[in-house]
Amino acid sequence: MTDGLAIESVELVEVAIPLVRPFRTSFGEERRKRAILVHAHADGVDGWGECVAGETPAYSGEWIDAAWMVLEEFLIPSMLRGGPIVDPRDVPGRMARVRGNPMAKASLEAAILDVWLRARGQGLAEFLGGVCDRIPRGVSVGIASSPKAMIEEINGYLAQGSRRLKLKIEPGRDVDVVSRVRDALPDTALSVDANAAYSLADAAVFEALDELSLTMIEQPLHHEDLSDHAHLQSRLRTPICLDESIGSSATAALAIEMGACRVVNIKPGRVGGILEAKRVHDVAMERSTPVWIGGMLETGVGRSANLALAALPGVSMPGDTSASDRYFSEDLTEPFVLAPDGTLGVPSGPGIGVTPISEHVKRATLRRARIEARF
Ligand code: NPG
Repeated sequence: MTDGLAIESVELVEVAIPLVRPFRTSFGEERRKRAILVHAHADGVDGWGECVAGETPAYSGEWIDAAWMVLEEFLIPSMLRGGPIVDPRDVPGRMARVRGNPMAKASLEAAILDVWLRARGQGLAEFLGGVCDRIPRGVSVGIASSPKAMIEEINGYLAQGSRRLKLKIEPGRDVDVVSRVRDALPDTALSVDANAAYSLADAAVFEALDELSLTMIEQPLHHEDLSDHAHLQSRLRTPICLDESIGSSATAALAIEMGACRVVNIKPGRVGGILEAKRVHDVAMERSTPVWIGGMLETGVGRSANLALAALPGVSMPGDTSASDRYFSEDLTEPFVLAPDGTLGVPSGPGIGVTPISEHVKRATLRRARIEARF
């Protein structure tokens, strides 16, 4: 492969699979997982990536139908036009003329990285510099109809060995619910995630949450309000973790240096790819700031890449990644299952270490498109 990897075609497959239970956040409710799978093919080798853009532009400005178009019309053609890929680290540069669209870019980069690594027989975690083979599972608990319903759901996760719970909050469903969960579970590691639903005018809510011994408060304010986050952090003992605000390693460095957060959530889709996600990890580690790997209800394709990232040495807190059955009754890959100690294994096979099961993908497929290289 000294001449590089010549990508022959890239196929887009849009899939939808039902979630085992609806997932509600401050920005909406999801009942099914819709995703674009990016399937790259080169030299008899297949690679897969998953696009985490949602059904609507609610978590960020990206959404599935727009991601499909930008992949089909711009990103894939520019990738195929660039000739053989000599080093996967060149992939982001080939997409650089397209502004924004980090989730679409991340899915194509992931598919190409997967082909590249499979062709070399190397696993993603090893390529990235992962240092462990099992990851503690964390669970993100959606907003429930009542505190009682939330506690029942949580008890189920605790019985399965969960080490960390993150509770979604929104204005009007915050201090009261979280205090009741804290009273019921005085020794459990709890954090909250507001998904940017508040402003500095709500500081009293966070001062009340500050009394509940939370591990962190995630993304309390608007994603562009770094200075407001710094102001809020200066008033709280509880670390603020940023998610939506961190679009790149440069922003991660800035946010840490200005005191806007003390923890960083890393999602490859949000920062434009697995390689940039690794750089976010690196800049945080250089600044002694803990990171963890977030989740976006991924199918096994995206989940496996998240598990590889979670093996990095600076990932010092359990993330959002759970076993497949927390999300789906039938995943697109072989399911990820919890060990009795509540951990998940980091895939070790070549590339992302899992392959979509074609029958499962077929059942879930909504549309397909294939873009061929013209050599
Ligand atoms: O377990 O994968 C998971 C979900 C973790 O809470 C989670 N994700 O805000 O981080 C988030 C949230 C999310 C889900 C965001 C879906 C966007 C879409």
